Amino acid sequence: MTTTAEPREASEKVELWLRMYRQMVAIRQFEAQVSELYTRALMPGLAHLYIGEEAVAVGVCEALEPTDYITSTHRGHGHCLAKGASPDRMFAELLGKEAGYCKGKGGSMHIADPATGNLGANAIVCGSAGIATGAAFSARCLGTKRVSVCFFGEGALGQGVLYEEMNLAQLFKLPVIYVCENNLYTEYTHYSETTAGDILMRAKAFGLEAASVDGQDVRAVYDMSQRLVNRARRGDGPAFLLCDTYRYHGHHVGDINREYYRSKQEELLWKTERDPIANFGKWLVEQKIADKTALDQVRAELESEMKKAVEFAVAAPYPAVDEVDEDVYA
Ligand SMILES: Cc1ncc(C[n+]2csc(CCOP(=O)(O)OP(=O)(O)O)c2C)c(N)n1
Repeated sequence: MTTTAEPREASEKVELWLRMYRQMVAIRQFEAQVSELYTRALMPGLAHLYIGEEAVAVGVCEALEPTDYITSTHRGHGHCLAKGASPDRMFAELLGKEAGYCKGKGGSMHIADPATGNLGANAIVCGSAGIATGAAFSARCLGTKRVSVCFFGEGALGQGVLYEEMNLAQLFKLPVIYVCENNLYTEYTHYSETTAGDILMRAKAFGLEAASVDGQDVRAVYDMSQRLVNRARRGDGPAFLLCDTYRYHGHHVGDINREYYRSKQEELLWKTERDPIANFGKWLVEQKIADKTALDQVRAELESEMKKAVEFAVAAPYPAVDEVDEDVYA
């Protein structure tokens, strides 16, 4: 039997898929500009590009409400954008300008945007596990029904604080999801050389709901995240989501000669066969949800949007010299 709900549901799904495609392209185009800013020596310091991992941030953040929380990492631009940050203020932050999210004093690795629930990127590996768990604890005490997501790389699995937090989260049945982005390398070391045993078993040992997903498949990430977020919001407790993914570029923008720790063939394989944007685009075309011209148009629009955001940031003023010690804590 056909109900009126079905067509609406179908069109909502289509809207969701197109939004997720657009958001992944936005992140990739943003990061392409970051790389350009570094190469042109316009950006102080380094940045850790998220290119290749877009489906994780987008799939997870699409399953969240605007009022839900996230915490992020040194590789955090994708998380910030997926949660709703504006590219012009992010570029301004990267360039040390007053219009940036931290008035230019935080830079690439410390972007926080409480208005979109982003409690901050964090340069300390696993440094945000306590913040994300604390946010879930506050949501629980205040009865807000907010869920908290803690993004981290597999390098964080070597940090004891993660296990302290998972233990507390399970004891208190907190609404927090620990999202492990396993991009295979912790700086220049393959994770198999540093990580013993089964990753999911570590979370299961504390009683967390634990699942793994193909981190290059945005629909799979979204579906699994939605399930875990819904159960956390219902009060059924924390979860651990392991996403298998890959970073296309170096550990940071300056890491250009990578052959001593991973092969060109490996990089090529992920880029050509496992690319989250190309594969999702192909699927959208096959399903007749979009045609190639429309997808090319999305890419062109976002490229131009990001270039404008860079222009804004380049032209924006620096903070006043007499404010140099304001808003900093160390
Ligand atoms: C506590 C701590 N130890 C070491 C570092 C240096 N460091 C910065 S990034 C990084 C690797 C992180 O790898 P992973 O967590 O897998 O994230 P990815 O870079 O792969 O996204 C390390 C060791 C740090 N920032 N903090």
